Amino acid sequence: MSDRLIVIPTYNESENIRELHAAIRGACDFGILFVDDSSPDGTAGVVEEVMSEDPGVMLLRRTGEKGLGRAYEDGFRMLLGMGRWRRVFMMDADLSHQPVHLTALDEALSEYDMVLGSRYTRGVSVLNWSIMRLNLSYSANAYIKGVTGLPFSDCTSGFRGIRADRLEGLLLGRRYAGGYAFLVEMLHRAWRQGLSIGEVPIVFVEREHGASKISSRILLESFFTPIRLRLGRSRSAGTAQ
Ligand SMILES: Nc1nc2c(ncn2[C@@H]2O[C@H](COP(=O)(O)OP(=O)(O)OP(=O)(O)O)[C@@H](O)[C@H]2O)c(=O)[nH]1
Ligand SMILES: [Mg+2]
Repeated sequence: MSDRLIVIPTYNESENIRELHAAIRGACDFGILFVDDSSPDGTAGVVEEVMSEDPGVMLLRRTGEKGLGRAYEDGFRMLLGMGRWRRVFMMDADLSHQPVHLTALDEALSEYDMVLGSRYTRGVSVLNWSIMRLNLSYSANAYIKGVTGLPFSDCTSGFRGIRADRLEGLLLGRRYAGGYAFLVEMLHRAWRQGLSIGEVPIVFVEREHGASKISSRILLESFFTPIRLRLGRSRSAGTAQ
């Protein structure tokens, strides 16, 4: 049985679960943990159907405060508690992150503690994005790098791999941002802790089914998080977001 686990946060992704699962199984035999925030569209039900056919699939159902960062935190705590996973991968459920790249991320983890699936290492490798969407992502990266000093080309990438023994150290102590800014904060913490971090080129494909969950609240958090990181402050455990 594989000692690699893919953690996939989901919110209203019922239309994507089966296709994603098939694509992952076409690429690797890694375990899969879906972390669902009680999606109203019945995502968890579809995951349960897939689980009945594939024992390598698990589901963590979250209730209460939703958010990408919260979902990842809970998923990480669950997998660390299981004690059997050596490498952990993070990816979106909307097929923007293509499972075919998992092998390259896994290979790079033999060299690095953490790897980023990067859209911007070889120019720009993004399919079907509007110029506006590309501009937003590209400018966000320039802003994050400028403010925090992070030396990576794609700091907001949610397609990543990390060695499980390193993950434990990243979760200790303080709380992360609740939304997408979690990704930047996690990377910043890893970098500050001196983890070796590599980037692997990926091709990112815009979602075909379902809707993006990026809201103005999430954008606001993404604006303030780099400043907070630069100032060296991080919210204390238990502080409301
Ligand atoms: N559990 C959980 N998952 C979430 C939440 N918000 C987003 N997600 C998932 O996080 C992943 C990324 O979300 P997307 O809406 O695709 O965001 P994005 O890829 O940055 O933006 P787009 O390019 O517009 O799709 C998807 O798998 C979502 O279902 C949340 O609050 N809770
Ligand atoms: Mg997406």
